Amino acid sequence: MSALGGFLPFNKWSQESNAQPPKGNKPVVVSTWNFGKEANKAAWNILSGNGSALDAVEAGARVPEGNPDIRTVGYGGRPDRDGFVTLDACIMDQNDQCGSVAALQHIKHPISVARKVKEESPHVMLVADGALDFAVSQGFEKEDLLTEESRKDWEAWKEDADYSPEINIENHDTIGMVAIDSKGNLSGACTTSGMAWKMHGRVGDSPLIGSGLFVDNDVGAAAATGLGEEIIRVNGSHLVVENMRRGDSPEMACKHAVERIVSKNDSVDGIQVGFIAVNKEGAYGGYSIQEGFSFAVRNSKEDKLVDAPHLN
Ligand code: SD4
Repeated sequence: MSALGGFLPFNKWSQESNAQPPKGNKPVVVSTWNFGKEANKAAWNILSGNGSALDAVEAGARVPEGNPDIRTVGYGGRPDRDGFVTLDACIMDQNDQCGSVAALQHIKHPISVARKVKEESPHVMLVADGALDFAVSQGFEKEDLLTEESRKDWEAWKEDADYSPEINIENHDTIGMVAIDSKGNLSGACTTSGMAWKMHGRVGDSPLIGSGLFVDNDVGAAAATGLGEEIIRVNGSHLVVENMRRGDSPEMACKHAVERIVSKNDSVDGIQVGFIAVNKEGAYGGYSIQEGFSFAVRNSKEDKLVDAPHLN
């Protein structure tokens, strides 16, 4: 039985969402965790010059991907249990066009490969060796992404080889980023090295359109972070966007998606999931299961980190 006693009725959602209609401010970029602030800076450089939300989220996502000190995304990300750094990423634009890569090795910027999949292939998603072959054919450099720090962590992990995903890792994890530009167009990006010590071949929510990220240019955009298996089960980011379509503010849309996950579990002890969302007016919000999730916001008035409201 759900901790919440079942789903909230639709009219309850509407009442809650209509209580205080959110005011928006365009353009805006919102991204997950504390490293989102630095990433937002790169995105804002583009948005503030009337650039596109699509270019902004790609530029933003590349910031933590390229930073070896960030151990949860891109270069320097912690490996799987067999010592392979395998990366997941996706991107989606205002025309419902999307591209995605999963279990990609040796490429520092999977978000840019995902964009190439969107723009230079007839497909939406490429995985593993096929994604790598495609990346190389597009001119991406093949590199060793396992840093000395990550290799040492892996050696230490192997001593007990216990897989118990940590929550709120160093207050950064997957970067999900959603933005609306000065023309009112929405886009989003999501990129991660996934859960540390995952099984080789495991793919999380982050490269799955609808789970880690979803954009509908009529409504809004949402992205997710946390335990991917839980996010996939409810198609989390799509759920957030559909909640907004039915009248929820961005924050309430995220809260209701979090409640859906909680309702599917007897216990959410040790399970963290956080969502962020922005709507067509440029209003934004976020919500998580547990305390400790934060998101970064940048618009013409604000450049800040927000401690997300949470259920537990
Ligand atoms: C995953 N959602 O691979 C990602 C990783 C993450 O907290 O955000 N972990 O499941």
